[in-house]
Amino acid sequence: MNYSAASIVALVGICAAASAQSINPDFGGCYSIRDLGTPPGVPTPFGGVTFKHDDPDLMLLGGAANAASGAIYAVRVTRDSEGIINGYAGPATRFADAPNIDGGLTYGPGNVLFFTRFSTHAIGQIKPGQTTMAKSVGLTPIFQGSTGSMQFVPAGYPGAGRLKVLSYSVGLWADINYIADANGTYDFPAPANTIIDISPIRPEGVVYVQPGNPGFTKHSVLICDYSGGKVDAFDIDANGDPILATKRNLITGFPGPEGGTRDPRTGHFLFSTFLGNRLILITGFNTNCAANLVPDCGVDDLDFQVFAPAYNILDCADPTMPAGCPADLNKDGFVDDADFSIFVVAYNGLICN
Ligand SMILES: [Ca+2]
Ligand SMILES: [Ca+2]
Ligand SMILES: [Ca+2]
Repeated sequence: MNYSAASIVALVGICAAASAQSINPDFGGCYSIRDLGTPPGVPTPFGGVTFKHDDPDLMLLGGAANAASGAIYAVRVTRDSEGIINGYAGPATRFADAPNIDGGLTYGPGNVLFFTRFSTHAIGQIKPGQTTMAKSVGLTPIFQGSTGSMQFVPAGYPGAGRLKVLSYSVGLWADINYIADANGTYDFPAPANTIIDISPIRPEGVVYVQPGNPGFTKHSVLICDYSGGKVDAFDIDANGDPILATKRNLITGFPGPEGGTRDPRTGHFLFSTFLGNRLILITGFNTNCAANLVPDCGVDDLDFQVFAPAYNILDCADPTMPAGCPADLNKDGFVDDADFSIFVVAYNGLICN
């Protein structure tokens, strides 16, 4: 038989895509992969991704990543009847210049939009309502290589508000300081508070995950590993830094995973790819479901069997209470009717699935 070159290329592409992508079954079989394809009108390759701080349906995506012509593009997402992102409402519009944008793109204090710059090893900043970079600060005095990525630890997590910056080219994770300047932007004084060698990971997108998501019993962080074509999960410590010994692979088989974020409406994990120029949605995450005490796909009697004895003990300080007092869903030091009310809502499937 004769195959055209084009059909062979297509066939190889299909086989590679079909055979390689997988989710680690240790996470309970609750997650699934949805390839959202390539949003129209965003120059490739793709960089960081986030959502506009005041519009949970407006995705912001880095285009022409790493290039001087790099910019952030706004893409309105569409959702199915369950609220799951299923596509794009139309072509992208240019949102702001972001020269050399890499895998980091996130809002910070004052709704300043921060992005990492490769290979200039810097953080760029865009002020609210502006369309150009107001400031760029080099990171060479702080750590080696070039960013890479960045993320602020969200509210409700250990280390909330701390800033993490990642070196792509050396595989480093750094906790750094930030202070407001006089112009509504920020400086990053050296030295770093902590530098952790996470190589051979070549880090891009970083997102935090609460306990109660399937397979997660502790506050955790996901790191896109560009070179490994995978995303790894780590428990975090009191500063929001990854505990290396807890590393678990979440997904594999995605060439060039780049920026990452969580859908503000559903909590699902969304990441871009620098190779292939796609957006991949991992469904099965939730926004906050502490009641999922047995962290499988939902809240049911198994979770109640953990909740009930803690309710009977009441006081988180009681030595018989399970470590960390996970049934204290509102984190006030006691497992009481207030927690039960939260549990019931989750049991009825209203927030966890
Ligand atoms: Ca990159
Ligand atoms: Ca459960
Ligand atoms: Ca409580």
